[in-house]
Amino acid sequence: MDDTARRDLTNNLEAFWMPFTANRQFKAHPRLLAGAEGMHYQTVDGRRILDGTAGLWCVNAGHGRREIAEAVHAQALKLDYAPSFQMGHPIAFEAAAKLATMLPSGLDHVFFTNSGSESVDTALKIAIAYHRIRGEGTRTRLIGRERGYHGVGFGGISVGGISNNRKFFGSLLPGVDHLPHTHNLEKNAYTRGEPQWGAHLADDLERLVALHDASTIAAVIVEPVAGSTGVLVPPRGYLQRLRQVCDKYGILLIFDEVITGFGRLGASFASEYFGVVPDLATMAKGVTNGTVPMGAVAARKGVYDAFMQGPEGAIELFHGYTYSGHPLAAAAALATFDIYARDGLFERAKALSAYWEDAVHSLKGLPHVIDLRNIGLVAGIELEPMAGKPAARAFDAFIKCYERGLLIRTTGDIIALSPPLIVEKSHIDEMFGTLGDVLKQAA
Ligand code: PXG
Ligand code: PLP
Repeated sequence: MDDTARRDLTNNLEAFWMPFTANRQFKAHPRLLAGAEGMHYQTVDGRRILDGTAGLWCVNAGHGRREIAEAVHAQALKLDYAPSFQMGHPIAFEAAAKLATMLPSGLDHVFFTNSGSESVDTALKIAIAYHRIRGEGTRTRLIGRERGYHGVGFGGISVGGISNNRKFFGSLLPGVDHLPHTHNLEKNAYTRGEPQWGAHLADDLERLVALHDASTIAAVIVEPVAGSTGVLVPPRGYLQRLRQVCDKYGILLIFDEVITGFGRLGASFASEYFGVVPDLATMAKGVTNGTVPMGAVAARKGVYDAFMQGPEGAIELFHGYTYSGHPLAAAAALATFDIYARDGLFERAKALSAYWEDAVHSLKGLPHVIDLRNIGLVAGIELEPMAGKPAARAFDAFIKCYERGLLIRTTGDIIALSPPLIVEKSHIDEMFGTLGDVLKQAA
């Protein structure tokens, strides 16, 4: 590379192939964040942006938490890296033990990864291996759900239900089937919290069992509340029904709690909120408040114990990442858990959720709004698509909100809001005030 080419590259935005982004559009009109504190980002040109999305659903304790930064700094100086394969370091064990105490009882073993995608692929592999080591090696089939998002690994996109995330990538994993999604505007538009209609959609699992036979099915994976595809709150009784059908046929139930974990619904985890305990739960994002990449899979004791057989010197699960239980991530996680507990952030989210709900539903009647839904500190605002231009209306709202100092997230023509759990009522008023103004002016 000659000097001019190098200067060109370092002076522009070309080299970074951005994830899930319209690269050419972004690089022509970049939106660059340079700092963050509390509820706000700061742009490179010094504007303050109210964070309506906790980054990407991950900064649950708000930005710039000194305790986390200091814990990571101290850990980097003390023990920067140590392997977790046939070696260990205390802080990874400490983080797992602490996390186990925050999970619903029953989920008491923790496998560390570096992201939600890795957590999902790990959980799917554990499920298949679990059946095999118990002598049910025919159970290899995985059941996901339409409109599910389970990250971007081959396992995750296979069980996921988003056409754009699947269609470019060949034949995916074999032996996967899907439950129907639960979104139905005709029945459930403008529901506050869990919709009344739709629990029976879980019975579709009975149909899949009849089709494939239970002896071929390893696991069912669902997001308790689907986040990425537009905040789809489960119908009342739906998750309970799924749990029952899984139990009836010996199928493992996996909850993907990457978004719903760590207080987002006003409870530690969705499994606590809904009173349904899965066999495996995947997590990421809020585990470290978004500061250091880390994910985790929690397993029921019975699942872990099934692996702890055979000669004591034998590796029980041939799976793991170089950075599983990374010391800096473990330090960030422990500091994050302390903040969640000390500041009572999950309870705070619960206490604010009624105010949040009213604010969400105050948008009713604005131009092109066709549904409003909410649970915990999450909102979904569905807009009627522009004729022939899907996603354009919501993207336009995203740009206009950003120009007015508010970060929202859009998927298709659905706006999703999920602020840090430190949010104040005044921030909620500002968020819905700005968004309401933008929607009023929408074309
Ligand atoms: N499962 C679920 C339920 C998720 O929401 C993942 C797995 C994957 O996690 P990683 O860490 O590999 O990205 C996610 C991630 C959005 C958005 O705008 C949501 C996610 C990621 C990026 C954007 O809704 N969720
Ligand atoms: N590719 C190569 C060549 C490797 O040596 C490794 C790990 O040792 C990996 C991929 C996997 O990397 P990670 O453990 O960070 O997921």
